[in-house]
Amino acid sequence: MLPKFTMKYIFLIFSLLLFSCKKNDTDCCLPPVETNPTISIDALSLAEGNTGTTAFNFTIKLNKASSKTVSVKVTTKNGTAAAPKDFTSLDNTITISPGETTAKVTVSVVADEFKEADEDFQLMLSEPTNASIETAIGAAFIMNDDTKFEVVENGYTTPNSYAGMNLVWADEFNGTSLNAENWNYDVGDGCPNCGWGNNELQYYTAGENLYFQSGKMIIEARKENKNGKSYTSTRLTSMNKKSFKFGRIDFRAKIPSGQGIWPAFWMLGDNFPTAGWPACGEIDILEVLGQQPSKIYSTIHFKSGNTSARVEKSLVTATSLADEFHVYSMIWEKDKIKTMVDDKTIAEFDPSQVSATYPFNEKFFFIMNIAVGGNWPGSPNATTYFPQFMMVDYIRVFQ
Ligand SMILES: [Ca+2]
Ligand SMILES: [Ca+2]
Ligand SMILES: [Ca+2]
Repeated sequence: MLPKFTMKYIFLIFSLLLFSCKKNDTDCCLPPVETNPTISIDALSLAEGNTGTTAFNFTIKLNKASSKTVSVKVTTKNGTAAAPKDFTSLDNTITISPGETTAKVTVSVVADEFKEADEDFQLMLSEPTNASIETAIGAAFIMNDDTKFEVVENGYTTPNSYAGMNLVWADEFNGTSLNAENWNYDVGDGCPNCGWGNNELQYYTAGENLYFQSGKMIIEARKENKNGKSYTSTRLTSMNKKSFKFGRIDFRAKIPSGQGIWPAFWMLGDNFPTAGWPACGEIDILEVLGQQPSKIYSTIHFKSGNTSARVEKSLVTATSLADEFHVYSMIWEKDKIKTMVDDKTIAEFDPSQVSATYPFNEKFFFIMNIAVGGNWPGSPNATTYFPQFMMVDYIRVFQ
């Protein structure tokens, strides 16, 4: 047995060692404290696919393995793609077992064979257990992989004939290309002489933005850079080819919509090349600002003194005009113009509204286009999808 004082010393030294260790160096005698891993998710970009569904496989990653089970809530959030039309929504809690560092989450994307804009949605991470979130949002991009247009046969239609009138000209757009006997491409942006345009953002091409399918002519407005412009589109005129004075004109089309999208079907006087605008007169049968897709404008423009003047009228419809096909018409007589949508009056004009020479008793030619941006509609924004389409079924002139 050790002497009592020796025991006392040993106890004192041991106590001192233990105390100093606790105070200064936790590693030497306590188990290490495990910090939670962080969770992240990657963005994903895949082609839409053409039949059934396409699996969008997201990988959820931990920055390191954990000795505990990690869980996190995973939900989908609509972007320009929306559930259930474009993908099957998800609201799950997924777990990652101890020692594992990844988990797969699959979102089923609805495939089809029709051309549309690239679309996006998000996979959101929330409510983590035994982990913290480093990246909460996984962006998913559904890339268009189609060339065929979805033409839905719906909406108003008008007859091939009217009592007391003859069909004097029509373009049914049922072929596979533009009929050059009827139409010219207006190419460019109206400059260098800037004879047309309203600070618009599109460059009009000579056929690259025009398609024929299912008995329709389709003008496509795209977001793409060309010759200093950020968008491309098509503008057609029948100048020096087809012009008319009086009668009934029927234009059947499905128009596009969205902030900054400006579809139009309109006419200018045949003397435009010599008299210039606005002396030649302008009749806008249909103009829509894409951000107000249930409001149709019909307007006449003319020269008053040394300046331009206009009479602008409009009609608000119950539903978006972009939802289906409509027939935009003009009934045109001497000293009288009436525009209509689906045979309902939009506007009526006569010489009493024109504080100058009334230029509308002459021959006029057609123009149709989708403009993008410009003074009137303003620019497209994040809510505007591209490409945008105007589908034209027919133009018929009865006299
Ligand atoms: Ca597809
Ligand atoms: Ca598609
Ligand atoms: Ca047609």
